[in-house]
Amino acid sequence: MRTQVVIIGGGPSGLLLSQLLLKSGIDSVVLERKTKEYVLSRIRAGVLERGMVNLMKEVGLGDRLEAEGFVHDGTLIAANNESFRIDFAKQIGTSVVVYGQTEVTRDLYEAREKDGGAIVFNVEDVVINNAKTDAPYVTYKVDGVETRIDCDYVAGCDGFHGVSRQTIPQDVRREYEKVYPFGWLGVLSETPPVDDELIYANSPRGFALCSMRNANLSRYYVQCPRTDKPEDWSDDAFWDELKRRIPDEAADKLITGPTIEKSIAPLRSFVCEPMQYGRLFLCGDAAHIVPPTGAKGLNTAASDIHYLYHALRDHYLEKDDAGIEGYSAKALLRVWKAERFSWWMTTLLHRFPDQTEFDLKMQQAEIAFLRDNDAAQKVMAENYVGLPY
Ligand code: RFL
Ligand code: PHB
Repeated sequence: MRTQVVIIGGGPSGLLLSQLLLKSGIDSVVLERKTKEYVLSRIRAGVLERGMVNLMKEVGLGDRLEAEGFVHDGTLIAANNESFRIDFAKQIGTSVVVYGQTEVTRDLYEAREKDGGAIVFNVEDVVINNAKTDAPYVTYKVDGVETRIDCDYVAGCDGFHGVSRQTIPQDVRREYEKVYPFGWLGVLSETPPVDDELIYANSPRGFALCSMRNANLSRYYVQCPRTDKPEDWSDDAFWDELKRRIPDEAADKLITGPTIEKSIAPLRSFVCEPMQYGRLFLCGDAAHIVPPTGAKGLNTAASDIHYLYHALRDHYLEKDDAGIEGYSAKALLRVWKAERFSWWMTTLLHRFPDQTEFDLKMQQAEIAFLRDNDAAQKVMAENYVGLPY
């Protein structure tokens, strides 16, 4: 078999790239380790930057997003039993859209199927060969039967635990990592969201986040020990803890109910440099991870895809390889800024086990500065809605 681009991973990064390439007449095959149902069952991101929304529109998927997504012009930051608002519209003249990653992925799968684009599910033993030569190829197995695909380029969109990053030899690859000493326990519940906007709360008991998917589907998170298991948390224990971490005014109006999903995510910052090895390009979580506090994971994956798509388009349609050669440097410049913002928001809002009295005072002073200073609010708004591509 032969194609122009083999895309490893059928998560949002891989699917988005495959659809953008298809619109430009560039052939690709997506290889996904799991089933479609499995990928769609992962509850993850909820907040889309304008850049991601525009990419969805570019592949013809703007309609449902526009009809069902919720435009958020601001967000609330809570501490000391009160909250203040960061007004994105006033500060930076743009907004974000609340539309779940599950819906993004569902839309992309539907489009891929409708357009007849190739996706192979349940692939095993994916191996990327000859990435440093002009003739790379990928082998994989389905039900024990091996297939070989020859290609021009390989896009490694296979998430943090994928094989693509490991293909870059260890003496070429440099990895930067910070593991936070806590996780997020997240629940989904068929209840109306506590507020029209997201609430990011710093509390003495740890961080909490009130988010949503739609008018009757809420997504809430509380900071918890890394070692906790979802089974350790009854619904009652979760609601009780959430109420104790958000301002009384919000806690009083919080509508609780049975949870329909409960999971724990560890928090990590991670970057692999370079994001390119010969004809292999890393995109999204395969190359970098952020703690979810700044809502940057999916959005940073989207900017990688934007750069790679344009690089491949210039190569095939304009015979211009500048984008291909500069992909890693260009993507990393934006990645590190998203890493910085996510680390900053995480540090501002969480309780750390080794935090001293002094550290706590610094956190409080920084929150007060953000509350009282217009320039600080502008910096936060600019980063939260997404830096330009
Ligand atoms: P994914 O989504 O992990 O998809 C990778 C796909 O590759 C497949 N795969 C393989 N396929 C073939 N062969 C192999 N060897 C393979 N190994 C793996 C996997 O099965 C999978 O289908 O990576 P991708 O596409 O780069 O997308 C990244 C995003 O999923 C991620 O950054 C976000 O979910 C992060 N994130 C958030 N991002 C935001 O922008 N805004 C948010 O509000 C936000 N909230 C979150 C989040 C992540 C969270 N968790 C659970 C980590 C909230 C949470 C709780
Ligand atoms: C979510 O709705 O899942 C969500 C929203 C904002 C974040 C992280 C997760 O920062």
